[in-house]
Amino acid sequence: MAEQKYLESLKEGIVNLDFDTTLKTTKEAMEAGVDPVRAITNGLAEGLGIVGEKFERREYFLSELVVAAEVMKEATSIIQPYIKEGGARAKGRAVLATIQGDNHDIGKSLVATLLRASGFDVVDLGVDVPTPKIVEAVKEEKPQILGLSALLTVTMPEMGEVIKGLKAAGLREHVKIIVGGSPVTKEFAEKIGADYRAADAVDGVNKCVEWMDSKRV
Ligand code: B1M
Repeated sequence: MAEQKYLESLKEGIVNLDFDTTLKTTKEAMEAGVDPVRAITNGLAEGLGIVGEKFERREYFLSELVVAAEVMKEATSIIQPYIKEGGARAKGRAVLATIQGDNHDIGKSLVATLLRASGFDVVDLGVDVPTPKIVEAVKEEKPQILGLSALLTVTMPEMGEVIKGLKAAGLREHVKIIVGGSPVTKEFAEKIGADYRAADAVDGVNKCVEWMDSKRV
């Protein structure tokens, strides 16, 4: 089967909330050499996007959203071992968190996986992380990069509170801040004083690698 067919099938599996087909296709796709990151972002995640649209149109309800996320997580765990480590040398340390009030973790976990595959030491604080805990982690872990994720328009502003907290603690200048999540725009990132808004996980990881490489020259 051609790669595009696998990607379509993964997307459909998620939209149809079909555990068996999605997991079977995921295994087959990996064995057939489909790019693991594309399988997640152009296959499974696109399906999840469609599930989100159906939820908005009230064709799907919260229970379906939960099931789709579970199928996605299972399939992602099959794919993860296929994401090869690219960088031999340690690139740096990153602290990641989904912002307070927000429980969405699939995008952030993907960023964590790709950063680790690129040679980063990642401290993943999880979801719904209180702002003081994020500030404390930056103080303790001394990362070069702080990555924040928000999927809800109501939780996005808390990213600005984290930046204010870092400034108040005298830590802002010591860390690059990257923000992501579907509602987070470039304009919003600039407004709150973040260094970069990642369009997707690959874009975000590329920026982190670029920052670390520019420190070495
Ligand atoms: Co939620 N949810 N959800 N949900 N959910 C959205 C976000 C929503 C857009 C659906 C919709 O209505 N269309 C909507 C938000 C509307 C808004 O605020 N504008 C919504 C809602 C309303 C809710 C609840 C309020 C529903 C309710 O209870 N009534 C509730 C809130 C719970 C809470 O957080 N407090 C809720 C709950 C849930 C579930 C628990 C059921 C589940 C999450 C499970 C989990 O994560 N463990 C869920 C899901 C699955 C979704 C959708 C369908 C899919 C999200 C996802 O994982 N996508 C979502 C619809 C959508 O986003 N279109 C939706 C795949 C993932 C790979 O993409 O996370 O965007 P994403 O990450 C991308 C980029 O954004 C980027 O890289 C990734 C791709 O490469 N990225 C970063 C993300 N973070 C990054 C950080 C970076 C760099 C890049 O650097 C640090």
